[in-house]
Amino acid sequence: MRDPQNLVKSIFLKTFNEEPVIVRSPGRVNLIGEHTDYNMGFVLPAAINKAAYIALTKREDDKIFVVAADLDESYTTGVNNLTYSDKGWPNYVICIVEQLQKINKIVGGFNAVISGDVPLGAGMSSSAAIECATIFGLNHVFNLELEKMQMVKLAQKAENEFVGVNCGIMDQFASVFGKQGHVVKLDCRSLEYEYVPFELEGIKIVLFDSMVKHSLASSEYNVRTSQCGEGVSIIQQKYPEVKTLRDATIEMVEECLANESKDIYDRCKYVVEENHRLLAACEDLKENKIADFGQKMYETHTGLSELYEVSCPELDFIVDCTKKEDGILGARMMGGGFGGCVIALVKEDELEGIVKRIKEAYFNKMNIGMNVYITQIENGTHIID
Ligand code: GAF
Repeated sequence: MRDPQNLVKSIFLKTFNEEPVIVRSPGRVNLIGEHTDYNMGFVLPAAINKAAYIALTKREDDKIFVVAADLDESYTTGVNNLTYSDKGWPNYVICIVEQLQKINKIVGGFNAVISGDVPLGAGMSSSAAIECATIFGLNHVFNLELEKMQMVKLAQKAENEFVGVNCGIMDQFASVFGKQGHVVKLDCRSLEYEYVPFELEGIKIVLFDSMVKHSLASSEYNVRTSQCGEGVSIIQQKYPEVKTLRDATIEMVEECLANESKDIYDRCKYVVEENHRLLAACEDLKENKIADFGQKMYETHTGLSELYEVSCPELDFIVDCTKKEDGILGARMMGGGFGGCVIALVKEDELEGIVKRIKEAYFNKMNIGMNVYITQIENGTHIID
């Protein structure tokens, strides 16, 4: 496979004949805490060894010239008359320029080459990675003096407005703030965060990619965000201090929602439980109780599948396969849902056999060849010297 970092550099040199600034911005995993970010709860993501890269320099005029190295395609538009492209991929760069303009951060024309090895549509945040790489690169070459957290928020806003998904802040945050060997416990309300060491002796974080992405993904995501909001409005009638599901207790959910629509009750119950589960899982980590941590991942999967209803038969099947393996400590679907990956904690010395068995079982059942990624936790977005 081609190395995307070398690729963006060589194509940039060949196309523009000058030395570019190169930014690497990784994809992410999330250990536990799913669908909690937009409910202002906690998440526990980490940046990984798959990333988006952008090589760029300023231009003298006001043109934006972007090349997609892997597709051998390019797109041109003007900084002062931005147009989106029906090719799709250039828009992840353009939506960032648009957000910068909205806060009066002026960028001029630029040349850029993008590439990456974050699998698309696998729930590893390939779009957040390219957005964060772009904003970092533009911040650097145009001296915009943006703080990291500002860049995260702008990239999230770009995703909300341009992709139309009311996503939370986790993906962009993880891409920018990731730290080698650590997961990040992020409080999505205060945006305070803590790095928690995650270098487990003999255990790997493995992603089993279902290779499916059901079309419901974005529309159902937005349905979930509004169901959570509806639940909060009902709870507030009795408990006005509850501003988001983060503030609600299980008792409040039982008292206020048990007689409401089953959907609202189930969604809110899951979120409140998941938030507590994450806090308990962080304690497990600190005490090195990895088996307990793994069990909580399984509980999360059950909640996502039965209460939050964002899983699908392919993901449920993979999780069932992981339960048959003694060498797997815990597993669950990861990310928004309706496809993408199952994340699992796998004993390294049993890894090879486990991967082979799960791949075979998946192929026999679904007739789909699966990709498996053995991840490492790496640093967040940075300029490559
Ligand atoms: C997607 C979103 F982009 C995140 O903000 C988060 O809500 C996640 O789904 C579910 O936890 O990745």
